Amino acid sequence: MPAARPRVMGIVNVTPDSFSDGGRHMDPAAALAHARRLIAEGADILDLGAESTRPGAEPVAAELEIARLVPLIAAIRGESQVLISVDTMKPQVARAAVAAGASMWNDVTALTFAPDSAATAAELRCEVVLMHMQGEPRSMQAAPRYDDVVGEVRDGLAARAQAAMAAGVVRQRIWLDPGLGFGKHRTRHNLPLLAHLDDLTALGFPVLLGASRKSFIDALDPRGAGPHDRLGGSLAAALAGAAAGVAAVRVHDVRETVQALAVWQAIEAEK
Ligand code: HH2
Repeated sequence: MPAARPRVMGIVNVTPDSFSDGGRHMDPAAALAHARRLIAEGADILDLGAESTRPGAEPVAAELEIARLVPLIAAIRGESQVLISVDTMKPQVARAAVAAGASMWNDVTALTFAPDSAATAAELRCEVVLMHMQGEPRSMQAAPRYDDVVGEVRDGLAARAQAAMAAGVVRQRIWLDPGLGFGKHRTRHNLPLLAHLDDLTALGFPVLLGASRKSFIDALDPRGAGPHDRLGGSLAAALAGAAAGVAAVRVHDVRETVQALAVWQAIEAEK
């Protein structure tokens, strides 16, 4: 029985200022072309985001997010069965996205952004990703602080899962994500989280890992590495996630990740 491999969630940004895309997929036709390419490369899930969560990024109005996302979701839905996730903190955007055909709400605020977030997630009956973040996107990287980062992230996510269930979200639909880079020191916090992912998977929820092109890779590269030069480190982190049993990895480079996971899985099958 070969080891299960994580599903591959391909990132489609529909924002003008996402940190690693530089706005290349902002125009709707380009975003659809990018989505098609990721599907062809083997993405199991597409994560569509219309508001950058980059440190210091400006907020986007819900209407603008909806206007960017809904036509794209409808177009993808019209030609593919791929699972569609929407990366938004706003319940009204999640609602519009699910109505257009998304089936997963990826919320980097773990349903804390709006008072009706958790109730909306329950009502939409979609899968929900609860991501850990310390602080808020604008200021989260200023001075992240933990006494025990692994324990605090695990306990914080467990509490958010409880809150979601108390609001009516079904346990089977809840995913957890340690939120690498979201109020985390590049190495002092992200690395222990990567090393102890099994502490998170032990909670019994599927875990999503987003390490792709994040800046801890730059910090570990002896030569330094800009956002477009982090494929090797992104693959290394995805494989660490696979070994720890994460359910999905959120990545920019779908083809390379699918290949790396196939090799990992084939080696595991020989054990
Ligand atoms: N990382 C980013 C955005 N959304 N969602 C989850 N669940 N986990 C993550 O690690 C995560 C996320 C990164 O921020 P952004 O500025 O949007 O860059 P990109 O979309 O290019 O990764």
